[in-house]
Amino acid sequence: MHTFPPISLIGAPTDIGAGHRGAAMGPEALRVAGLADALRSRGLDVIDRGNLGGPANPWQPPEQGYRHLSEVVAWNRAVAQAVGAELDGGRLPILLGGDHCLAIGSIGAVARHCRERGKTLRVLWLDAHADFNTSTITPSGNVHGMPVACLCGYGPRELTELAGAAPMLATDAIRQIGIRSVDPGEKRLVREAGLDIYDMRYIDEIGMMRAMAEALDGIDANTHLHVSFDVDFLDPTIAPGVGTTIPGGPNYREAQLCMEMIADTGRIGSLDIVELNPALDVRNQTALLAVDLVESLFGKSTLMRD
Ligand code: HAR
Ligand code: MN
Ligand code: MN
Ligand code: MN
Repeated sequence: MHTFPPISLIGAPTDIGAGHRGAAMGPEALRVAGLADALRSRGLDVIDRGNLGGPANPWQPPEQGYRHLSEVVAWNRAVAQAVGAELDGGRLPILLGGDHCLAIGSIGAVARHCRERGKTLRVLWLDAHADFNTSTITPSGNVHGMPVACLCGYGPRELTELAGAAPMLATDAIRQIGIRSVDPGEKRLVREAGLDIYDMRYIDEIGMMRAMAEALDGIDANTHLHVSFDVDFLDPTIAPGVGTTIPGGPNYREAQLCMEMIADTGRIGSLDIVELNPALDVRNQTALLAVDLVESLFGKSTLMRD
């Protein structure tokens, strides 16, 4: 059994970067689904820090390729500050989104922490989308389609330098899993940047087990593993409560195996749970599934395996 640091839940109730309203209700839906007690039943020490505050969603069209850029910056500053404080205190932050634009602040703070402590950062980006758009290639202006690009130095300075000099994150520190929706301009940019993408075709061909073994290769005792779990990673038949469903995602068993293999590394140091949209869910089933998977991410398994 691996031991994990004490956990802090941080709610960021906003849909400021999304194309649908409703992800702002994500933190409460995860609480109602029993996230804290599920982790406590794994023997973990869990504190719920409550919710961060930030600007309301003005629901405006894009300006110069971005929707709500100043509000996105404000929310991400709050997230980076809160996540950084938990890491400094030796705790494991779990960001309850909120839409995926918040990963800029969350991972920005994690990357800074790793630089300061001489840790090697590995980011696992579980998502249907590559989230590698910029203001000139985005089809929507929604910043939740841009966080990986911003972290890698492609984007407006307010975001690319949110938690240190750009790029806050090296592309070779990221592995993207479950990808099946990449926009035309985004496709060119991920290629140019050399992102390591385990798309659904690759997972179909070699299976989740081998794909995850490759994505986790090279992790050692000095690695800080950050998991950015966009709930739309999951197949929409099991996870309808997200704003941008894309068919053909991992099924229940594949998702469990993915989480279990991450747990086996024992190196998880921070987590985002994002894009959950209770307004589109049915009886909170997507939040309940996310909690079930997060239990596996923290070592729950049917049998004792060590
Ligand atoms: N690629 C599309 C865009 O940029 C949709 C992005 C949707 N993003 C998320 N997060 N749901 O992964 O608008
Ligand atoms: Mn995403
Ligand atoms: Mn997504
Ligand atoms: Mn489980």
